[in-house]
Amino acid sequence: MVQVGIVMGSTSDWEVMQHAVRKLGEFGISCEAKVVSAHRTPDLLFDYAEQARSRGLKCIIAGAGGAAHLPGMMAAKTTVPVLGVPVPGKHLGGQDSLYSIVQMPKGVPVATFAIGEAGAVNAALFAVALLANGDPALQLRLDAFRRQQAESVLAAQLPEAR
Ligand code: RP5
Repeated sequence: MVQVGIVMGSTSDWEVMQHAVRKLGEFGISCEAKVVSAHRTPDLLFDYAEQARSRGLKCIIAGAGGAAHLPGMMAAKTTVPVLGVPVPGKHLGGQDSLYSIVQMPKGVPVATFAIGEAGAVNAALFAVALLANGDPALQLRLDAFRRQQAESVLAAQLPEAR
């Protein structure tokens, strides 16, 4: 059964959002990736949100750029946790998306991550952490990931000064 839904406003968001898909795959989490646009396909957005809980989704990672209403509108229509990823666009460097996603009115939360690849990866890691609350084997994999990450930083060598 699909555990995590990954939605994005456009195919042009895939370059960033594929990093979330890849990271979930590394942890063996089953996910689906789909274009769902708040503006161009609003009926699909409503259907996706309304069916999310009954389909067994544990969280939804939603990435969008520009007037990034997808995460907020998704959160408005479901209580399945929504993790928002601001995708940088051509003109404003993603700050427009960040502000659109982070400034939710009280009562309808969206967990908001960094702009771009770091946000996509961290949204996936956050989804892993959520799922690990009820899955001790997954928690061990998450702990191992953190250990390996620390070891690779500790082993890193800086280049010679020029
Ligand atoms: C948003 O508009 C999408 O999330 C995308 O980041 C942005 C631009 O979409 P395209 O014009 O590239 O399809 O809805």
